[in-house]
Amino acid sequence: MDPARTDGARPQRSTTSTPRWVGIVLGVVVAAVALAAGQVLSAFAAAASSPIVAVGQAAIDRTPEWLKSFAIATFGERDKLALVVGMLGVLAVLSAIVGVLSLRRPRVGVAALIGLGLVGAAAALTRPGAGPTWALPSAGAMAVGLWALAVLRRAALRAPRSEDAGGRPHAFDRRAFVRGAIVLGAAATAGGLGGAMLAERRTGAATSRARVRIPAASDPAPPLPAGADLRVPGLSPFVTPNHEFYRVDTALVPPQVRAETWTLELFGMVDRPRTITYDELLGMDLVERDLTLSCVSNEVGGRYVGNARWTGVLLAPLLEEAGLQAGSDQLVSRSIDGMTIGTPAAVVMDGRDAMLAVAMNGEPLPIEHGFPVRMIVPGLYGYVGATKWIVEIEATTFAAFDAYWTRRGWAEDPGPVETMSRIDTPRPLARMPAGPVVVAGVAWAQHRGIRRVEVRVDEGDWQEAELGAVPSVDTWRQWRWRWDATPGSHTLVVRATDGEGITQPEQRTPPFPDGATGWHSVVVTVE
Ligand SMILES: Nc1nc2c(c(=O)[nH]1)N[C@H]1C(S)=C(S)[C@@H](COP(=O)(O)O)O[C@H]1N2
Ligand SMILES: [Mo]
Repeated sequence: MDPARTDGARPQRSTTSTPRWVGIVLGVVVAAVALAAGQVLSAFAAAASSPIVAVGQAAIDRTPEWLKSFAIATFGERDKLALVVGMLGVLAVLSAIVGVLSLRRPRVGVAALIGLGLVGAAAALTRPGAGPTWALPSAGAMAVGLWALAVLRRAALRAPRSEDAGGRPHAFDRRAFVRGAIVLGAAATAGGLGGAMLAERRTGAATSRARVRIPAASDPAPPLPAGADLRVPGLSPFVTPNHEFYRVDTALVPPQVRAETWTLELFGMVDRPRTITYDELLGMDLVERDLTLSCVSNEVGGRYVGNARWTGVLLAPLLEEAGLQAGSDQLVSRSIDGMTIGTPAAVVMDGRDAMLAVAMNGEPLPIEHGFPVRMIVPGLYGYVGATKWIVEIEATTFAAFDAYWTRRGWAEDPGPVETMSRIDTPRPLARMPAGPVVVAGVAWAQHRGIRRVEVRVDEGDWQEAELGAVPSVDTWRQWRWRWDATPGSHTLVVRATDGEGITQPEQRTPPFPDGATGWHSVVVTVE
């Protein structure tokens, strides 16, 4: 009946009756083993050199703006996780197909692995800061993948030495194959996870960050004024804890920069270009300021805003000392991962506390927020003033250089941040009993300050909210208003007026290309 039923005869090869699932498992396991090997080897080059990370990062850089906006809108801060999961899904399907085909034609699998190695190596070698060793993880992934392919293919095509316990006929040595697939699959999972952790440890900045001691600021921030935090349940705290601070950047894994080897190059249209080390920076006069940072992609009511106490070196005196030339109207800062951010020089030099920050809420900058040094410019959106992992500042002109986001259609010089206000509590669609309800939230118009916040219920009159205290015009401001809620469905609307007396416009505009406008509202049900 079955040609492979050999009963004591010598193993014989059979491809005709190997079921398709064997090919699928083979393909997926081989791909997993290859990628895991790449992860492990990246520990000896850089976390960003693993084929998955390098290809994912290259994909992010080539993603058109509309797709990026869609991803941010759909997945929020999990946009990168979504990318990785999507990539792995596509890869799993492709490997399954390749696996099925390579049962009969091994060359298909070999070609796919060589392709994987070449694409991975090309992606890794073209990352900013890449060295020749960055090709190693992809090359290793390919080699280990070829080995796994040979091993599993052999098991898949070998006839059983004897029939299995049930006496059912098998066209191939199912046990040997399944055993091999499980062993390799487990090794791949362990290696992939362990490799990622090892890469993080070996090439990571965490040890460097743990060693850093930030000296006391010579110009410290006074304690927060009483009443800055109104302490309403559900209201964003005045100081956003570091782990809750929003994160927006294009890095698939946060760049790992060590303070010991970090330098900042200051050059371009300056009379005295200079290189600054981390120790030199810490030796300068440090100021400490409460500053609110917001993202231009924040929608009305969105969470891409946070307030922290930053410690750093003021940029204006540094640039003056370097002899910033009058003709330079744009400061282009570059991060280690190749991000470029263009900041209007006039804004940095106008006396505000634009700084090179080294600490956030009393800790060295968290790695995701730019360790060891980032820029912050009060009053500007992050994409034109808050370069993380900064390594260069070039004084130049807007005419001479278009920065990263500008090339993608965002405004080159969007001007100051739009005035914004947000209702934090009650939450949208909340249900509550009739009676007194505290409506509360935050409002921000960095560097102009918030003068007034008003709340309206349905089409009623605007009611002035009580404002929290603030240390300066550079932070957001909490507000609260006591509402006597009556039964029914109600719409609560908020609007703020900035320190210049200008009230937020009602008209909603989307974030692209220079920041959203419009009033935030929530609908609630009172029972
Ligand atoms: N190197 C680098 N710096 C960057 C970005 C980036 O993608 N790469 N994104 C900018 C944007 S758009 C914003 S809003 C802020 C966000 O800073 P955070 O992640 O610390 O909140 O960082 C800015 N600095
Ligand atoms: Mo942003």
